[in-house]
Amino acid sequence: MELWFTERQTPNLSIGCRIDKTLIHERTEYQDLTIIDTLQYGRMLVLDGCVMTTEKDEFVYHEMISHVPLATHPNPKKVLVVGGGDGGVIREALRHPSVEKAVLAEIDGAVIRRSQEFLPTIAAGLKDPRAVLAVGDGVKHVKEHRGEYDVIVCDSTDPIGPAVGLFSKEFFTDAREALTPDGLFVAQSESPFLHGELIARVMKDLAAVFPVARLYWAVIPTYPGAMWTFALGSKKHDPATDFRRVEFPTKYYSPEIHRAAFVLPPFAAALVR
Ligand code: SPD
Repeated sequence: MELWFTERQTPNLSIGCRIDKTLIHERTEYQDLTIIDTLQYGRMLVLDGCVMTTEKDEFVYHEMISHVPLATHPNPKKVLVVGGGDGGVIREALRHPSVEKAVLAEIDGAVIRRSQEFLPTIAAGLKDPRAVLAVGDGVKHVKEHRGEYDVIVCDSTDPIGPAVGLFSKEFFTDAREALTPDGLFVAQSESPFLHGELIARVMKDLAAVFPVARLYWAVIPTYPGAMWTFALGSKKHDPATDFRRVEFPTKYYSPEIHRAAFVLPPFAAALVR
């Protein structure tokens, strides 16, 4: 018998993956957590029925959400990741030799534990002595840490339920206050094919809060719409033009990709005006 996982991405659109094996399916304190082996995309983490990451395409998302802000900051030492319990952003952030401390503010400790258990290649960085696990509310963490972080990465779930606050102007304002004078904030911001209104609102709010606000994109095959965006607010440096070359090997990110990621097709550019 064939078993299939289906994510209902919109009321009219689904993605389906054939399952080889179900490793865990449980209710945590916050959400439904499932980890499956799929035949096409390898091991996959699913939260509340939505694909969060897969072994085959995680590198695109984790490299792009991390290296664009970290290569823009001239000397990033302290990094905060809000959400991101699978550890993929922490793994990438810690590849920057200047980073002395990377704090993970993830509300659901079960996501961290299960990722360490079943997704060891993604969660690898969580064992690094520079990684600090702060299980708790990321919104509260940001409010309580003023002027502390060089880079804040918001690696949230989709903007429904508990993650809604992470897409608000109030959160962006708190993030700005939690940053050092030349700090950068980046948030995953969904697909222009399916979430144009959200992107337009997020970019308008970011532009009201930060002197520099930019949208960039990458292709993530397992995410709804596949063309995925990242909304970045910067206190000083323009990530589109003002960045360093990273000195370690990457699979998707490169200086050319960094530059190209800010080139938006007109239908997406229209969302940021
Ligand atoms: N629709 C999926 C959006 C998921 C964004 N966060 C993914 C977490 C990977 N570290």
